[in-house]
Amino acid sequence: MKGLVALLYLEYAAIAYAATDSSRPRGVSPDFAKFYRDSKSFTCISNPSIHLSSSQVNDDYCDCPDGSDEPGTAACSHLSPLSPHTPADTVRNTVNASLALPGFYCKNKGHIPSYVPITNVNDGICDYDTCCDGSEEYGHVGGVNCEDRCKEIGKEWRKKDEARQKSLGNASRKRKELVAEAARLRLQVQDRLQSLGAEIEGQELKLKQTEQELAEVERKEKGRVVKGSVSPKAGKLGLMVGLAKQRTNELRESLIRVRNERDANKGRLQDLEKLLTTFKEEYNPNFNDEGVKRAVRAWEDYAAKDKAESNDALDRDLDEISKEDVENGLNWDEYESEEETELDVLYAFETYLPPTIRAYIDTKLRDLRTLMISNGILADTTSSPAGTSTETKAVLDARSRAEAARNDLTNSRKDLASHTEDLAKDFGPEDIFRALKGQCVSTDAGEYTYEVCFLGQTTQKPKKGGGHTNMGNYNRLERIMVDDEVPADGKGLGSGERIAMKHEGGQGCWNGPSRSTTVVLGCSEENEVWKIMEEEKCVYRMEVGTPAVCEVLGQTPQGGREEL
Ligand code: MAN
Repeated sequence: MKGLVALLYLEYAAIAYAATDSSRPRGVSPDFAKFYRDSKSFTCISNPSIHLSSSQVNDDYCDCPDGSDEPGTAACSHLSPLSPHTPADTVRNTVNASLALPGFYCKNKGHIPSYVPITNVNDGICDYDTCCDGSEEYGHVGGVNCEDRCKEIGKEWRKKDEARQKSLGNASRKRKELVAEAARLRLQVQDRLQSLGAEIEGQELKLKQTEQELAEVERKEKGRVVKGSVSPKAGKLGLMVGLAKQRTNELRESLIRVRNERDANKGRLQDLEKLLTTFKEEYNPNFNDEGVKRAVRAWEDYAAKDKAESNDALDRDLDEISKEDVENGLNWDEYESEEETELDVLYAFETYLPPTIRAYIDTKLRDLRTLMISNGILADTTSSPAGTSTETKAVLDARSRAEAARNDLTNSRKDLASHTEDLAKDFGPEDIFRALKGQCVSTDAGEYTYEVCFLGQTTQKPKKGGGHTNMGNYNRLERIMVDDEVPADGKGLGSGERIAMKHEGGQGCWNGPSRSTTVVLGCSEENEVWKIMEEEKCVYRMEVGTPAVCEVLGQTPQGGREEL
């Protein structure tokens, strides 16, 4: 806090930097010089009815209720808000007793002029942070001698200030880039929203159209009398033709097989006859074996019988029959693929009608059939038991087209909703955090590595390995007050209002709430995690530097700054 007061004094004094007036009483700044010009008398600044002689200025006795007669001594320091309250305060309330001067003015030649609180004048302590020329200790109380150090302090300050300005420039440039990127991303969302609007219109039309097509195909299929497995397009005639073709093929195949078996058996018979002929010729009739003689006689009887003549004509017929049907002038395909309904067959008279009237009648007949089915008058031959799908390819195709159109529309509507929601979300001043989305920064602390992904998750990863713990998902932005000392490296939040990102709903804490993290943002040239704390069990606080908040809420990079 002392640092902050010093800074305020420094900044106040800087306004008066240019003016110098050696004729001014001690401790008076150029801004207040006009009140002390009269060489004979002095009028209390905030109490103009009180006139004093000029010798009463800086005579180490407090005459004015506002302390203006003692700009260069500590005589009026009891008026300072920094001093403890006394019974005299009640009296003071009747007059204007607020200090008229900001403090003791140090010229600080070679550096920046500044005010020191009057309570510090001649207190025996050198206040080099505000009064580098040591002029506030002119009384050398207790032998203290505050030498003028403005030259070296000023030099060092200017060096650091240069670095600070450079850092400020960099941070400001980076911030501008982020703002531009955020604007580009926002535009991208807006463009997408626009194109989604047009896409959705088209998809709605397409869905309507595909649903109509599906209804039409279903209606047609319902009106169909015979639903064959031979060909989805075939009518009853087609089905019969298909079955006949199948049967003829089976018969032809059996005939060929039986002929082949017959021919094989014929060969075996010839071999056997040859064997017996040889046996009859070569057996020994002198050998009195009754069994052999009986066999030879039987063979002679068999051989004397009429031999079955070979029937070449029959074989020729069989050859013809075994040929493919198409070679016999029978082209099944012509009949098989013909799309016909029973009604077509029954009402063949349609053939004589012009095509438009024929189509009209056909539609009416299908409608009538559908109506009769839905009223239970006619059996629905197209419906199948639950769980089995006997839908025709035409229906299946139409259905999948309608389903694809419905899915496309649903997805586009979801996209539209999420993009609309995105545009309404709070992404901070000038939409800037939009540009940081998805970027992650991390730091090691204790046994963990802590990471924050902007507008995403905060996580805790054990350095030894193993799964990470979700410390909260980004939920919203908030503004919070901070009052921190800024460390020498400038990596700190300082004092005042700051933007914080609230992360909630992380992994559940054992016997406790789900983990949550508050990510407080401070200005810095780079995105970086400065500090991580577990404020309560499973309630974390991260301090993170980013150029995104520079120049927001008066923040500048703190690095390189040294307060006087
Ligand atoms: C883990 C870590 C800690 C946390 C405890 C709670 O060890 O997530 O940060 O405090 O769990 O049990």
